[in-house]
Formats: sequence, structure tokens, C-alpha cells
Amino acid sequence: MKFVDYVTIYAKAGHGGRGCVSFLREKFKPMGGPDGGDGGKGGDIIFKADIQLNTLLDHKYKRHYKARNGGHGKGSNKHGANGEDLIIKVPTGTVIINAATEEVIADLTSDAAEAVILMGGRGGKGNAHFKSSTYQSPKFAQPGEDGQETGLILELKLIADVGLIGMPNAGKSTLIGAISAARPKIGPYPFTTLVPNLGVVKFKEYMSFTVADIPGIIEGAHDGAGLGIQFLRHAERTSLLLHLVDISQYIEDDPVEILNVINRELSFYAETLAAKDQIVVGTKQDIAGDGVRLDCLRQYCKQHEMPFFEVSAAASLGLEELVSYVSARLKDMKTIDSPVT
Ligand SMILES: Nc1nc2c(ncn2[C@@H]2O[C@H](COP(=O)(O)OP(=O)(O)OP(=O)(O)O)[C@@H](O)[C@H]2O)c(=O)[nH]1
Ligand SMILES: [Mg+2]
Repeated sequence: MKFVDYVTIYAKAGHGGRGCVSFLREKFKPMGGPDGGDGGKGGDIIFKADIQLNTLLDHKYKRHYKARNGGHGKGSNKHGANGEDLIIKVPTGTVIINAATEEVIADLTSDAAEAVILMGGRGGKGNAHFKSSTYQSPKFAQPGEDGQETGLILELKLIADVGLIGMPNAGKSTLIGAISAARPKIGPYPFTTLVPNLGVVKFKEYMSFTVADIPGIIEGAHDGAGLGIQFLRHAERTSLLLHLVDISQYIEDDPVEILNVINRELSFYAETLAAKDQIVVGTKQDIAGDGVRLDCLRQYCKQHEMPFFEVSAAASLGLEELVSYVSARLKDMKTIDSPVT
């Protein structure tokens, strides 16, 4: 299924129905009073989060949405029917933004959360309302109000406890595959992962946390190099970042420089992202060779008081230590709860 995390749509709430001008007409009562009913309210545009959905793809094709108008009022004080609301389902984690002002209107972070985004117009009052002691036969009624309408940006930001970041080929997908049931594509070439993958890591029977494998970023990503930095939106809601650096002997670049290049790209995206807690993970320990690159990264992390772990997802080395450290950190941060005993 195609993953789409950013779309613009146009939505319009229903108009209110017209109020009615009518007079009671009965046998022997030819000059009855006004009895025009009110118009019904226009339908609202409501967004609802649905955890079963994981892409905004549907809204890339269908971009115009309209709720039903309210019915017009009728004689004999009959109220027009209210227009049906339109409920638009989106993946949990969708942010709804006013396209003109760029203001965030709603952020649907929990399953089944709902937000009324555009209000339907009020129905107009029928002429029955306008009768007074001096004015017995009002020949007018109110029109219905227009429903609100606007362009909207829908932006999906995945909800995960931990984000995996790093250069292409660093071993992010291999790691998520080794610690969760996720089975992303793995390849010996850059940009194997083109869209984020989510995995659930289970540990100590009852506990779990979610991890997002984010497509690789390279130097200049903020200027559009590689896949750009737009996928970093999926790291925005995480509590912790695992920053993966390939420490295998076949890489020529300095591992510390790699770490800093990625961190600079995080800053370009948002300082809040760069400021998130990071755990540095040296990957492919099984092919570290003489370990010079590994030692270099380890020393740097020690000096800068950054937690450092070395793993081999391929040979299952260091994974338990990493998972148990991450879960303890998440517990400290109150991101995940202790098991119920
Ligand atoms: N020897 C060894 N190879 C590994 C290890 N982890 C990953 N690899 C290999 O490194 C290559 C890249 O791995 P991926 O997991 O696809 O890397 P990625 O970070 O997801 O890359 P992108 O999706 O392109 O960003 C693949 O050929 C993997 O088999 C490891 O622990 N040891
Ligand atoms: Mg990958």
C-alpha cells in the first residue's frame, strides 16, 4: 500500500436551510397567524482518527468533501431536517492544519479521537418567530447561514516511542527486523527504505514499545539531497532517538563525522528534534575488523556523555542490552508503564 503522509484537501460544511414564510389557513379561519418553520442546521465536517488506517492515500485522490445542507423550513411550523455531518476518517497521528493560515486546528493523537473542524450553517428562522403585537403578519423569514469552508492540510506524524535515524545502509531496517516482528526490505544499497516502518518491540512478557524505522538521511538532506528530510516528521513525536552509525571496517568515513552530519540535519529540520534524547548505536559489530572506528565512536560518546551501544543485528549481538536500556529509559520518561502485576 502506498504511504502518503501529506495532502491538501478542500472541505465545506453544509449550509443551513431557509426559514419558511407561511400562514395558517384553516376553514373558518382565513387569516391565521404565521406558521413558517425554521430551516435545519447544515452538517459539520468532522475528522475521526482510526488506528486501522496508516496512510492518507485516499485523500490524495478524493480531495473535495462536502457535508449535507440543512432542509428548508415548512409550513405548519415544520422544522427543516438537519444536514448529516460528514465524518472523515484519517490515521491516528494526523494533524489538521488550516491551509491559508497554517494554524494547527486539531491533532488526533489517540484512536477514535474526533474533532469538529468546520461548522455547518445555522438554519434560518421561519416567519413564526417574527410575529409581534404590532406586526401580526410577517412576510419574511431568515435565510440559512453558510457553512464554513476552507482548504486543509493533513499531515500524518507517526506515533512511536523510539525513532531509528542514521545514514542509508546504517542497518536501521535490519535492527527493527531483529527486535520486532516488522519485516522491512533490507538491501546492501542506500535508500532501500523509502517510507517509514513501524515495529512493536516486546520485552519481559507484558511490556512493549513502538519503534519507527525512518528512511536514511544524508548530508544536505535539508536542501533536498537523497530523500530530503521530510520523513523526519515521523521522529517528531518520539521520546528517544536511536542514532545508528555503521562502524564496520568497510566504511571509510569517520564515524564521529557521520554522527555530526546527521545531527546537523536534525537541527535543520527542527531544534526540538535535535534536542531529543539520543542513544548512539554502533552497528555491524560482527564486521568491525580491528575495531578502530568502533573505538573512535565509543570514545567520542564517552567524552560527550552520550549513551553508546554496539550491536550486530545480523549476528544478534548486544540486542538484549540495548532493548533493556531503551525500555528502562522509556519507563523513566513515563512513556511506557510498568507491567500490571
Ligand atoms: N554484517 C552485517 N551486515 C549488516 C548488519 N546490519 C545490516 N547489515 C547489512 O547492511 C545493509 C544495509 O542494511 P539495512 O538494514 O537495509 O540498512 P538501512 O539503514 O535500513 O538502509 P536504508 O533503508 O537504505 O536507509 C544490508 O546489506 C544488511 O544486510 C549487521 O549487523 N551485520
Ligand atoms: Mg532501511
